[in-house]
Amino acid sequence: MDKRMKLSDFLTGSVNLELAKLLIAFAEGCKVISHLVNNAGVSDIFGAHAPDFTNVHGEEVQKLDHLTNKILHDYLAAAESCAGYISEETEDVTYINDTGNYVVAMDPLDGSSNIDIAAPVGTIFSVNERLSPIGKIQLSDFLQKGANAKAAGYVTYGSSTVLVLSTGKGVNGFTLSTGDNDFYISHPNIVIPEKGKIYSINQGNISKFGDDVRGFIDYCTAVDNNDSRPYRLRYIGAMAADMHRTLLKGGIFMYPANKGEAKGKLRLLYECIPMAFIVEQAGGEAIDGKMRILEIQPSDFHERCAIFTGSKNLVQKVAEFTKG
Ligand code: P6P
Repeated sequence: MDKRMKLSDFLTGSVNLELAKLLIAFAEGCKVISHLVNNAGVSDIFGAHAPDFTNVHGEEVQKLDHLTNKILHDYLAAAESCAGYISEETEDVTYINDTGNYVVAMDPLDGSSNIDIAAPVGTIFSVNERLSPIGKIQLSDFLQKGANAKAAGYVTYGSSTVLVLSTGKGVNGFTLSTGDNDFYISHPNIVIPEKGKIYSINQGNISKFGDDVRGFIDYCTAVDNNDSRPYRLRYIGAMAADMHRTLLKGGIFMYPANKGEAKGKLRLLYECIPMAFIVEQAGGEAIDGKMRILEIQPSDFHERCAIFTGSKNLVQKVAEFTKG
């Protein structure tokens, strides 16, 4: 019998009952997703949801993208404390329970193109307390600065399934046991190494980057034995997996805006803010190149954001290049 603390016990002992119920329900949905991901090859869930079916961003929707959104919808609805959510897979707000005190922003299956090659994928989410009075939630309930979040986290479905969560009191990781299908604490009080030696970026885009980002990449790849450079380049192509490595091993994850563009590819509300919240709670930093991500005032559910996040020493170093 595993003597480690269960996620459900950890939550009921650390947050109010309504938030605990929401997070426990969300984690239950992620258990189902883990099972689906691990059996993708032997069940008819590879490939596109339907011929030419695209999401709000014009991206082809994988069968699993659609299915995972439905699964998390059903678990959030069962939790009763969720008033509604926004998702990468849906254009507008999904209203659930007008009496719920919390709203969720989520990417149900991030990096889903990795599914077909059995590479890691993830779920990314944040939770805000509603600002509006009980009743139909307002758009402003979702468009809150990341610093206001009441909880944020991700699940990486890799060689093991790990849920990493913060409710504003540090960061803890929980591994899904294949024995009894429950989450047990496996990474208590995660603190990101202050000095990182790994940089993570899609270097294939180097010709699209500005001189600032290229200058930092040159810094990372230059020889300096006193500083363990050149740093190692690691890039999995799934944000939750790249961020999990960054959190545990140290380093910096970057998805910059291309030269001449204002923002990057990743989404502010359900990718960058959750990861920035987690990294800051673990002692790291997260900027969009100019400012702290958790201070950005969102104006649109699906707005994009550049991100540079990870160990303090590397985020402060890249800021020397990006802030000019
Ligand atoms: P690229 C996956 O599509 C994703 O949204 C993130 O999980 C990942 O970090 C990034 O995009 C990968 O993008 O352009 O390098 O393939």
